[in-house]
Amino acid sequence: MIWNEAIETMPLEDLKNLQSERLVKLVRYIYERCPVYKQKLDKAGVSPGDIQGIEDITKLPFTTKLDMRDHYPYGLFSRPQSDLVEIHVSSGTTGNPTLVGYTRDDLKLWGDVMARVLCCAGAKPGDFVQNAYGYGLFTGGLGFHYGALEMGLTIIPASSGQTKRQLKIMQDFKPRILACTPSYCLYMAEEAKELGLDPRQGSWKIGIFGAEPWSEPMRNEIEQAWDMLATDVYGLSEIIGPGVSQECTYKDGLHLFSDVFYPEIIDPDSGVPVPEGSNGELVITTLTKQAIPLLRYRTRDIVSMTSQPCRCGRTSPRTSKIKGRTDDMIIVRGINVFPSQIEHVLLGIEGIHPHYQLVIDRKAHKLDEVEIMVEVDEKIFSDEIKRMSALEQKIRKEIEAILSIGVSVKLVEPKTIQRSEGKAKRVVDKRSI
Ligand code: DLL
Repeated sequence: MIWNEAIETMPLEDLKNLQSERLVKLVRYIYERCPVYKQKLDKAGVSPGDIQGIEDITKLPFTTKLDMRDHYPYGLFSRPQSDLVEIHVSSGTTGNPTLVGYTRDDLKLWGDVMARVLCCAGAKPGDFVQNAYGYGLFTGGLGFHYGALEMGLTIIPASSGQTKRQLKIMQDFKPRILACTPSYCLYMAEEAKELGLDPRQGSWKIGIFGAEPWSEPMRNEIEQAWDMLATDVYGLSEIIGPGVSQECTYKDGLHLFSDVFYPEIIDPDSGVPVPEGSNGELVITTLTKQAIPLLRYRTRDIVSMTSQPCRCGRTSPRTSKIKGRTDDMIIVRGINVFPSQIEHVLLGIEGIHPHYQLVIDRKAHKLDEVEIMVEVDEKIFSDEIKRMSALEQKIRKEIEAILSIGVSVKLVEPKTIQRSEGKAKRVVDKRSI
């Protein structure tokens, strides 16, 4: 089922016209209503009249997280505070958080794109959705809530945490759909087994997982553990929350709802668009938002994009899974390291589970050291020392071949690494720089 069929299957030529029409209006709207943006556009030498269609978008300046922080809390809003019906805050770790706000129409838009997400994942009328994303200032919980409400599904607003209760809800009410972070879903599988339940007998048959990076091997692990279809949902608070893009049941890229969120993929260093299919930073313009519309927002998420048709019939371009971030890159001894590269290596090795943590440290006057803690099967862990160290060496060699720096690997018992009910913490940086 396609939620907004007329829009989601629109011929690309018509889609382009719609995007053009919307961009022209948007630039005028922002220029007239947001003094900070007016100044930004004036400085870049662009006036609304210069924007005649979507192809003129590259004339516009980028918006960055820094702009949001510099004008915290309300500077980038195009509507007065009295027009806001809800606010959320993004989960930044340093400095001021980012405030985002919604008018009543923005909430309608959010409900619409989230209903598209649910349908894309395979939800049908009559489904129950166990929503185990956190409710609160984080956008995950309420985003899914509004989507399920819009679609007329039955929402179980479980929020995150209280794992035993989550499992009881599943057993008692038998929801077919689960929404939560992928790492929390795996954690629940462990807990279920601990309680003597067989996750494969559980009621969840469709999972909608996002808010943190996860790889194909991790998807396999989840699908095997729960006997479910695991789909990827992407979004960010600054743009709307969850609901920017979603995989359909073919799991061949995330359909990006580009009639409302116009995507560009750029080279993060030069800012120039990259050819279709190449990796680059995803940049999004919110074409129809009212409270805090953004022009060319730099997400810092790395993806590639294709506009080839999908078997499901949706026409909007699809992105790959998120391949990394321009800023969660850690620099170790001058080398750029992405946690996702390490996950990829680890999960290609048998007996390794997607629970790992990179610990980076620098002893006085010494080089940075990277230790990778990796959880292994009980079976492997109780193996002879010789076999354990052979496995450690294998992992170390494969990672070193990719990163070109020395690392140490420590295999640890199942459940040693702290679990998260929300976004997993993959990197512990102990360097005091
Ligand atoms: O995480 C919104 C969300 C909620 C998305 C629930 C999906 C499900 P923020 O807290 O602002 O918003 O974090 C946004 O999380 O820029 C990505 O780096 C990362 N992220 C979100 N979805 C995915 C995903 C929500 N599917 C930041 N894969 C984004 C990889 C993701 N990373």
